[in-house]
Amino acid sequence: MEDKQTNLCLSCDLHKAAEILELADTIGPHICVLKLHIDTLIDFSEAFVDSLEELSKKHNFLIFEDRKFADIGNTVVNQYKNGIYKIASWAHITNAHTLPGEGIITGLASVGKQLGRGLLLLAEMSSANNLFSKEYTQRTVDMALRNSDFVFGFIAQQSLPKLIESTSSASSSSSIDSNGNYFFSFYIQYIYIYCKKFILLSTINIIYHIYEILVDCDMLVLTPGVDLDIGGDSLGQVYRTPKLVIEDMGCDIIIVGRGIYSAKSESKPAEIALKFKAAGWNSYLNRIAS
Ligand code: 6AU
Repeated sequence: MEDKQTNLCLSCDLHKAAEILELADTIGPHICVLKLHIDTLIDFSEAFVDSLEELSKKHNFLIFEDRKFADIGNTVVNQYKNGIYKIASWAHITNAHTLPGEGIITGLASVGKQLGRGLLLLAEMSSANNLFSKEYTQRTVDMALRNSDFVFGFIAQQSLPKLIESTSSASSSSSIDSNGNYFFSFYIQYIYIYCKKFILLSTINIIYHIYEILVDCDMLVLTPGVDLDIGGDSLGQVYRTPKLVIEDMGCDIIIVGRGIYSAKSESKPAEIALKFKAAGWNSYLNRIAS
């Protein structure tokens, strides 16, 4: 990122190998990461992977397979290592949901660590009305910090300190009790949070986490749902601007797909990528200067 002065990740969600390689070669000089959904290719081959690896070296970007693993440890080991795609053999980065519990990280790490790979955890999503709760996000952050020898960051909508702060009041109990009595449970939860705040437990929690981050590890936040204007698509994707994401919310990398390769304007993808690159990097410089 520093070398190329870019915090732009291209989400290359095209379906033909030749189109992906052409776009990767054109936009490669302006990005730090190229993200794929390998299972959406109609003509996957090992030759495609070889060419992509060559472009990754030529333009100095990392390859991120957006696999969003979400199964038990034993299954993800095979999905990551084997099958047609053999993701671990070429993807520097992949990502996973934490829904199945920490075994998913242990399983992926057993394959990826020895290959020098890294994992991102989905702590938040960009889509409207998603089911990520504060507690889920908080527990995902905890899992990441506990596994910082393999997990190096998050897919999220805000920086790690903001994630910790915004979820510090999350209670481990659900808002709906076993009888479906939402309000009673909510009331108990409210008192619990109040008491917790009163005895400064949440503050201690935050300080402990910040200590862990400063001393132990540093996590990157890669953020999808980015376009030059605020908006969305017809299927619930929500777009925010590079300034909002990088400067205001403290994220590190903008992930941009259709904003670059299916732009409505007359401009070529490379010209639009340069606009995103400048917007993302300037927002980062503004943040660290303030
Ligand atoms: O810029 P877009 O909307 O064309 O593409 C956004 C890309 C897609 C999504 O699968 C992915 O980012 N994504 C993710 C990732 C990267 O995990 C998470 C999320 O919350 N939202 C999202 O759009 O390839």
